[in-house]
Amino acid sequence: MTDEKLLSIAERFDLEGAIASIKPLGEGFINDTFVIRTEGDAPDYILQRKNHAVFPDVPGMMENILAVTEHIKAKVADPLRETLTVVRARDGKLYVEDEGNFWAVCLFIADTSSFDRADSPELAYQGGVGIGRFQALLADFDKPLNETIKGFHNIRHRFAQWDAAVAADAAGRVASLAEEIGWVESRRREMLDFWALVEDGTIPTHVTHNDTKISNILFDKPTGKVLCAIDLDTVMSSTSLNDFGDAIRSYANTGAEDDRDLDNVELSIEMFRAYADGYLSQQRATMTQSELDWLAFSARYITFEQVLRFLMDYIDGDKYYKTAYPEHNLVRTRAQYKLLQSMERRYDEMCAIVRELAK
Ligand code: ADP
Ligand code: GN1
Ligand code: MG
Repeated sequence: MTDEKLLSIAERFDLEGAIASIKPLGEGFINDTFVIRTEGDAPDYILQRKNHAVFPDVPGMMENILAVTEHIKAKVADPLRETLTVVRARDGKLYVEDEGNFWAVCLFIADTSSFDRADSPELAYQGGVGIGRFQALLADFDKPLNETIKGFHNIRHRFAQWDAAVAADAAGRVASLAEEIGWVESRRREMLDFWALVEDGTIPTHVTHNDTKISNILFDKPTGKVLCAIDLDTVMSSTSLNDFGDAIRSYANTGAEDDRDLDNVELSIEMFRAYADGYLSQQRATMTQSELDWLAFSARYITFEQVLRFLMDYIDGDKYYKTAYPEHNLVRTRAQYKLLQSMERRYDEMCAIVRELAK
């Protein structure tokens, strides 16, 4: 991507101020993200090439993001900082299409911090408050949302993809993965049983974020308090439990998501408690008993799903996630599996913490 190309795309958006620079930013696995700096007092912007292979309907996705952020803006004290602000193209569209790529712009939210891991319980508590508040702000959102990725956290759908991937064996790797495939197969029944509770309505659905890892939350630099949830590409209807479980996967992992040293990877009960405390401070009053009963399990569910998704991508030949080296998806699979085992071992403690905090 040349600088001229980036500039010509940026100029198709309705920006204030002259563009001073456009530089890559961030470590997301899906989109390509750039910061547009402008001259003088004009705001800076985030420019993103949305991954069209992952998101088949980028216009539909941008409609979701606009609707949800407008809903939030009407309720918060500082609408330009407490959620994303979508910037339209000069032709009024929510995106620019260029040679099959879809680009979108939002305001850069300045004086914020983002993290790849939680280094203190205070940060984990704030993260829990952030997602709990995000869900609370959207609890009365009643417009239909486009399903940006079909069956995103639906394990029945994921198993259908999985079965097809294992049968196709596109990269010729299945024979060498008997042990890892066994990790997934041995948990098929319990994961489908959990999802059946969502399908039969025992566990309700709401507007949810669906990608709540710590790097998708901005914290206010001056105060250290949580500011807002970003990366709204996957906002859809699902169970709120998934947002909790997906967050625990990053906030309460003592290692990295792709740690090669599995000794580093454990569930931190301290971080689990802190995140759950923050989340429940916002959500407790409106949660059903079934949601409370399954809250701790959601961490196992989403971590399992992540094992499946990383391994499936490895089996497919690394088509979905950005990878930094050839075995990256396998390393991620093993690290997430280690985390899952740690959660399974400490599950009774996790449940006891939820019960205690929910009293
Ligand atoms: P991806 O979908 O690839 O994960 P994200 O939307 O999460 O991309 O953006 C990647 C990173 O860029 C974030 O983790 C965050 O650090 C930064 N970022 C994204 N949007 C903004 C914004 N509006 N203001 C400030 N920083 C942002
Ligand atoms: C992706 O976009 P990013 O990097 O925030 C992925 C999540 C995974 C995560 C694993 C749309 O999140 O579902 O949990 O990587 N997003 C999408 O780190 O697939
Ligand atoms: Mg992200």
